[in-house]
Amino acid sequence: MAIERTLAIIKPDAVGRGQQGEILARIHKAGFRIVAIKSMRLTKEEAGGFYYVHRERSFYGELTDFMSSGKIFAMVLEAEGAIAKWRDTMGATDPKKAAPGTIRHNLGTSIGNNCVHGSDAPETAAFEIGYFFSGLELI
Ligand code: 3AN
Repeated sequence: MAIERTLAIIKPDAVGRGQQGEILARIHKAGFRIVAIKSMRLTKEEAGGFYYVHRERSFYGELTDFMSSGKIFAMVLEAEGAIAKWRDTMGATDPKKAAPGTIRHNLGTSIGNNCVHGSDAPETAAFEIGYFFSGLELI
């Protein structure tokens, strides 16, 4: 399998509970290399640009309010098959449906407040990594 990069976000719900350390420990345990990491607070417009593909969905307003409600940690993770591997580590979107042992199963509280984000395909990963990081930050 090829070495890939994916964009991961620790969302405001998890950061608000101080769970970033626990999530970073899981990332290390799963065998990812953290290529770059930064913490920031997005504006609603910046969150809207990131989730542009969901702009017609009923939950877009709720999602962009939530993602701009507090500090996040954005990072680029590298591993063999990193995109699928990180989605496996996160678990399903809805914590109630996420497999036992996954981050969303253990730490998520609802489909909206699900602790973490991960790119879902190579094209999405390329867009999302570029949204948060410049080439110089990814050497
Ligand atoms: P994933 O993050 O697992 O790829 P997507 O891309 O379907 O899931 O949805 C993007 C984000 O939108 C999810 N992480 C979740 O926070 C939010 N979301 C998805 N469905 C709902 C919903 N029905 N109600 C509220 N928020 C939702």
